[in-house]
Amino acid sequence: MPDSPLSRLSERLPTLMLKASPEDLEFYGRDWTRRWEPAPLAIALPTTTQEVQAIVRWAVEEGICIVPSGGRTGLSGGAVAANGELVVSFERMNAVLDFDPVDRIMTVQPGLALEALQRAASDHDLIYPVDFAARGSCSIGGNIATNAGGIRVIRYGNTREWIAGLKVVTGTGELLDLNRGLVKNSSGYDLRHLLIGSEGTLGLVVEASVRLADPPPAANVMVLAVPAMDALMKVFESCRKKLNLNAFEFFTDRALAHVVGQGAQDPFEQASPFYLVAEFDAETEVQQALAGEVFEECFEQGWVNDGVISQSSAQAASLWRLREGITESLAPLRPYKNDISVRTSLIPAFMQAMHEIFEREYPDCEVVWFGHIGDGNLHINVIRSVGTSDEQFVADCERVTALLSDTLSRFGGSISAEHGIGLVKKKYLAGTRSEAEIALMRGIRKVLDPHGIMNPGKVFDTA
Ligand code: 2HG
Ligand code: ZN
Repeated sequence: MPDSPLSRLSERLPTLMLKASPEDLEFYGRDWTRRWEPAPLAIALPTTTQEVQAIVRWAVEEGICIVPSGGRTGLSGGAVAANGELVVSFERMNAVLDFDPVDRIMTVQPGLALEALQRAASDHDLIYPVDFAARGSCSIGGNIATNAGGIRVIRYGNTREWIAGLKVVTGTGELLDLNRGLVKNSSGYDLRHLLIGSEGTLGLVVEASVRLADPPPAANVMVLAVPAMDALMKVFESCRKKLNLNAFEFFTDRALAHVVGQGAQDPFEQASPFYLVAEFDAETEVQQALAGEVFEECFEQGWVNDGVISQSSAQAASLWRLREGITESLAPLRPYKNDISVRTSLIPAFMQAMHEIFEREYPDCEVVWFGHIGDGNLHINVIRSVGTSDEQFVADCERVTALLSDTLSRFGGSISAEHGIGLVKKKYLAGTRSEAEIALMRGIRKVLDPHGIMNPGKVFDTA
């Protein structure tokens, strides 16, 4: 091999697996956004922390940038490598390293799939409670990079709440061992939390210690058909008063049409504009009866038209499919995605404001709303009208997203609730974070990544 940065990397780490076939560059260079042409230099697949450190030191010497890579299920372009970067895939660092039953902490490598972590927890009769539809393909490292949320945040919080310790390689190749599984630690700045949600811009997670929890009581799932937007949060309030909720989600008739088009079962005879999914504790007969009471109250008030409560775990799964199958059912249409949040109490006014903007600005596009409404987190997927080019479609959506961003600023919301900023939402960061905050973030990035090699161009530009 002629003398080149890659040959020097191989010389330094003879056992490091490197891939550089056109198929590999294509496969590892993109995430689910499918918007950028992948063009990485190569893919490194380390198996040890020492290898990761050596890769970073090599990258500093060679002036080559690094894009960390987990399951690449991200929706914001955070794992895109389109500029000759070295992709560092954690695919081969996917082991469970340790479990301590007293601490109830499992130590894992970053490439472990979320579902594999959930399974490993259940081997000890415990759960890792963060959960969402991409569980089979996304990795815990990626979840940490975006502080992933998902469907049970209302009960268990985001990824952040479950990370008891992190080992991280910084942009100089230094290894940090952060918090070490401590429950209490009041010894200065908690750098662990700085790393969580940093989208690979401050360091590479090489090990995570995650807290596990007791399994929840048996649960039921109720899907409610809702006739009007302003009833959604009234139903939420009513559910919250009586039920112990694991999840409170919503979708529209348009979303339902797409999942049903993919084979899901529509449980209702009559169509409604909105649907809510509530998962709640139903261990006892008393708890189960409470769901009926909630339904009756909401029905009498005219907030719901119809409802169905799961009678078996198979039915619960098929009801969940109505909500969890939405992203996959829309994927072939390559929608433009928004993932926003406001305080939950502001949802009705915010939805109304956005609805008016979308009606006006997207006259020819289908706009599909769904998401974690109980957390104040809405997903808005916009589908192009037939014949619109990629460029035109993105330009139109970006113009409307600027209006969305202004509205979010007025409501004190966020342009990214759980998917991250990556490349897709970079333009709008200043609508959610103040100039002073962004200046501080820039300074922090410079300290942890002084050579500017860690996932450059993501979240915000450094130059
Ligand atoms: C979900 O909640 C995911 O299903 C994906 O966060 C959302 O596809 C989306 O916009
Ligand atoms: Zn989501």
